[in-house]
Amino acid sequence: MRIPGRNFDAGLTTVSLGRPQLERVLAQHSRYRRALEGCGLELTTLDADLRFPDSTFVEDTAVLTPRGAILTRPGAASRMGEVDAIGPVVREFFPRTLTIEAPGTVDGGDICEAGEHFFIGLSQRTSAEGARQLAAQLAALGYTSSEIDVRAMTTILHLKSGVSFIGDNTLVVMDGLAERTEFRGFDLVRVSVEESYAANCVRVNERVLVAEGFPLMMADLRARGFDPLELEMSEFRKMDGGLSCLSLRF
Ligand code: CIR
Repeated sequence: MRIPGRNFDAGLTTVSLGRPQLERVLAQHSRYRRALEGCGLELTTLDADLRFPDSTFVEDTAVLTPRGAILTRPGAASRMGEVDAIGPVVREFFPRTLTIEAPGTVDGGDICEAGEHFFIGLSQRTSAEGARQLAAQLAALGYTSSEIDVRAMTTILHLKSGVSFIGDNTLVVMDGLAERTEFRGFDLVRVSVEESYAANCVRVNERVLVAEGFPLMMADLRARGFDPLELEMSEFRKMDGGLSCLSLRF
């Protein structure tokens, strides 16, 4: 993870939910860190990097798999340098680290791991060339992948804004994406349009981290035997950030 900088509110956003309040940003980030530790994870927490206001959204900079890591090449010009900053840290843990090369672009938020298969979102951030390079690299690591084009979906920034894999053959999917044939064969937790922000959630060991304030989706998860843990995400949401994007998990 990376601590948000005091210029966090200078990052990119497409939503009009107001300006994030720095104190609340830091408090929410701190609770997220404690939640991961409570789930049994050991954290590496990097200092704020004021050169990149969006750099707390570390998920976009790398794709981590049990067989190797791939450093991305983010699609937003203001974020490309984030990869150089995080690369050495990723390499400490992953001796086998591949990279996405120009002109391809990939944001980690578009990459949804589902066991041995990866869904690769084509978005405003992840280009066809980036997706092609990533698919080849995943194949070299022994994984299959398929593309999901979300470029026409104006309500989501990344594929994972609308779909999450939470283990047990289950995908959490927002209405509007759930009908995609690529998701056949999975059990689907469908998230209504009103609760679509909640579709971005994260399985960590026995828990599923979910954004606070989405009771229908919480109830559905519980009914299926999952153990959701709610986290307040309001300040990150103001900058288009979802729950998954605050950490790189492996
Ligand atoms: C951006 O626009 O790049 C950041 N403000 C938000 C990135 C969120 N990343 C993610 O959901 N994976």
